[in-house]
Amino acid sequence: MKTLILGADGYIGSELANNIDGLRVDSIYKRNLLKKLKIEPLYNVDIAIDNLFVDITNKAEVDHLIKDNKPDVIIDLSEQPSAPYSMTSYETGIDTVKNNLTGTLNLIYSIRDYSPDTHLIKLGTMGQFGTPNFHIEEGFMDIEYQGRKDTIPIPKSPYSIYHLSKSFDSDALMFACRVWGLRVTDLQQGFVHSMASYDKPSRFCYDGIFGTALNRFMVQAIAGHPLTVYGEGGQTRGILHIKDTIQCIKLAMENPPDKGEYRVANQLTEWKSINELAQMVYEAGRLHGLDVSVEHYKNPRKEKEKHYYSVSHKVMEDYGLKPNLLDVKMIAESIEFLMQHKDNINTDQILNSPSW
Ligand code: USQ
Repeated sequence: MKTLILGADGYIGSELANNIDGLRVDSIYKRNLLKKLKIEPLYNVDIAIDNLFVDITNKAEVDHLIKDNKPDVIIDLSEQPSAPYSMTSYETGIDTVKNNLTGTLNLIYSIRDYSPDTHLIKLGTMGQFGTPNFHIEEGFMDIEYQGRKDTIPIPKSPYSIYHLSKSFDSDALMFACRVWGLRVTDLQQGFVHSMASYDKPSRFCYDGIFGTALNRFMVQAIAGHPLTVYGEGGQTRGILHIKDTIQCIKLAMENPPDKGEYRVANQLTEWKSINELAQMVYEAGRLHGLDVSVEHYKNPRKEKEKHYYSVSHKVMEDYGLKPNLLDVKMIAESIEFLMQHKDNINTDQILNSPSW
């Protein structure tokens, strides 16, 4: 199966490249962004791409890539992934929109024109749905309104420009299937945590802009910094181990949709509140003798801190996903690995999130 991994230099992309046979493509956008913002990941990782520096926002480069390779599968991870970055300023919001929307549009136009049978697997986000007061199905829901019935896409209520950009991505992909007959799997992912291997782990961010909650908490526990629960901590999110992200992408590759089909999988294995995650890291840290404390900080984000949360995630289970569910022992193992890099921790970049 000829496969392209777009965004192969990232947290998920480089783990994926270790696990599947695919051409590794990237523009080093994220690496350069971290440098520009003077944000240091916990440790350095080498650039590992197959001489394929392709800027996803450059139509000519994308056309070349698709024409030359005519891939069976494209796995697209080439997006600006941070909500806080997108909310820093007008410029960072536009940068996010430009990178994510132009990238997606370039890709679907190129696939339509040069490789219409390609299966596009796109990493989307659960965050585009916000936190509605109803159960979130996978992609679509049945409604009855004023005596008529229909099936509609799950309504979206994003809380950041980043999540807004991903919600446009999903609409664009659905459009490309409906109107141009492309085949797409849209993986609506929760937030990803941990590392897939200890000998060749991918980039690990713990700063307030690119680090995600659980990964940040593990580093904070090691640094002796209070765990930074934003607001009440009742915010609940779908989560999954990065090993399960890799499993899900492999399963999506093995189960291509028909031409014209837009398939959605909610890519998460469980959900937890931020308070629950902090409590688990507290317990895991204690197992290593770390002096962990939990503090509630003024929430820099606009979001609900107490809400209903319930999500279907059956598609991947039906394909055979074997989830690596979070427990204190798993966190303690990750902390043990991360402790080797304790000297690299810069506590100045822990509370650097913009507020919105
Ligand atoms: N949070 C804290 N303390 C922190 C960091 C975060 O309480 O120190 C809270 C946030 O307020 C938020 C939740 O944790 O309620 C999740 O924040 P996050 O930074 O871990 O994740 P998020 O901004 O939602 O974005 C991440 C990835 C993004 C992906 C998304 C999936 O950066 O690329 O799309 O997770 S989802 O969460 O389903 O939107």
